[in-house]
Amino acid sequence: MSATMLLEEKHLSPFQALESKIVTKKAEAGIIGLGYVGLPLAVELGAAGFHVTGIDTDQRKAESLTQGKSYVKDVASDRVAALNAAGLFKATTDFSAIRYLDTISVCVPTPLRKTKDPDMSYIVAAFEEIARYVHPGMLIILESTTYPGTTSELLLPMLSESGLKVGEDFFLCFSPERVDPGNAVHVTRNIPKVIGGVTPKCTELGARFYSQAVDRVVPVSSTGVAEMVKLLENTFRMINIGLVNELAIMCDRMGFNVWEVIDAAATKPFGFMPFYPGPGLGGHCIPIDPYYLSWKSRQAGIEARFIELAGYINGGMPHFVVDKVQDSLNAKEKPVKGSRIHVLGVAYKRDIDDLRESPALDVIHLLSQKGGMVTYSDPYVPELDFEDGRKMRSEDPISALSRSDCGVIVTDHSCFDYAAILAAAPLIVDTRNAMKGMHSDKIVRL
Ligand code: SAJ
Repeated sequence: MSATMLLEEKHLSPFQALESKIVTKKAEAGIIGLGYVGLPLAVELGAAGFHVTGIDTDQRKAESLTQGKSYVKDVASDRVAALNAAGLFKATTDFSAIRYLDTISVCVPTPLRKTKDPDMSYIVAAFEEIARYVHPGMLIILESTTYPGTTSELLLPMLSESGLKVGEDFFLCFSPERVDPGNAVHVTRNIPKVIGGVTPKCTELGARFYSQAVDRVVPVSSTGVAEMVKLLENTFRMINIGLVNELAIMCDRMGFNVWEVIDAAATKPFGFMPFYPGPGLGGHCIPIDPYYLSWKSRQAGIEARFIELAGYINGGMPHFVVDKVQDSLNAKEKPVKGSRIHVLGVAYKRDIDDLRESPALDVIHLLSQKGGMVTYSDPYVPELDFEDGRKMRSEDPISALSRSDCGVIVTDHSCFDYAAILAAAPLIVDTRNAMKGMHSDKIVRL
């Protein structure tokens, strides 16, 4: 019996029918995009008792999950296997599965083009598939970070072409993902979930759905507000990181220890939040999302100067680190050219394996350009493949440092033995204050 016939038979409106399915957990839930956002969400919905269909274009992902194997560090394989066994989760590459779904959460990438303009291709491709199968009583929620207006201006018309009416037949919301990869304390279930719908009924259904699987749902008045919330969160981080990076350059020039300054400022019990300088801004969100906001604000005739300036400062940090290495070697009458330089940590932040936008790649590139003989250690990243075909393999840090002229701590993984590193290295540039409290002439701090 089709969804429409069922509705007519019971004389339920699409809203009522879907609401009933949600509260009884009978709704067939779908996730498009099974990455570091989609897979944790799929597992939480499954754990809440929904039948979840995960859809991804990557056959390897679908096969791995079907075998009960997770490729996302924050999702244990045994959780996937248990949901498979209970018939609460299945993964596929077949988008026609959307036909049988009542809810769909879209968790696809939103990168930037080379021009720093939004790349909407992943979102559009997902919604083209949804538009083919959208039916009465369907809830669609976009989770991917994007510019304000995306849901209502770009995606709603795509779905309305079906002739179905938003807020009556189908329900459309935006709910920003807030995943912090590697964070074992704040996880999908306990991170408050903001959600805004195209209409109040959309918001109501979206909030009702997510409240089955997360501890706290925060409804807002529209999809645009929800889109702006996420951009504020990530732009806030990017700009404050830019501020402390600029402070690090000032302190370097004035002879202050920036880490001491920040730690002392952080004793202020109100009105201050510490951020820390580093080798640059990595990840798939913080260096990228603010440009979705600046792009949209330019359309509104407003120049987002803070974002542009912070981007410039953060983007300059790999050069600042390489200058520190060059100056430190120079002080030992060693040119970068021909020196053996060992990089410690290449992931974009500690204790994860993700390389996206990692500043370590820029540091390695710049040092190599100057003729440095660069090696690296990162237990989370066994090898590096560069676009020019070069390959590097992670080496044992202690033996590599003992043969090096200089070490550079770029990513401060917790598993590194910093005392042993200090003992082995003739010189160590520490861009993360990983050697806080350790004293030696060999340490050069950012
Ligand atoms: N970084 C600094 N100094 C800091 C904090 C971070 O240089 O004080 C660097 C990190 O080393 C990293 C980059 O910034 O290269 C991004 O770090 P991040 O801690 O913001 O981590 P992400 O991008 O993995 O996750 C962030 C989330 N993290 C936190 O809020 C702590 C959150 O902002 C978003 O939920 C997430 O991006 C997202 O998906 O938008």
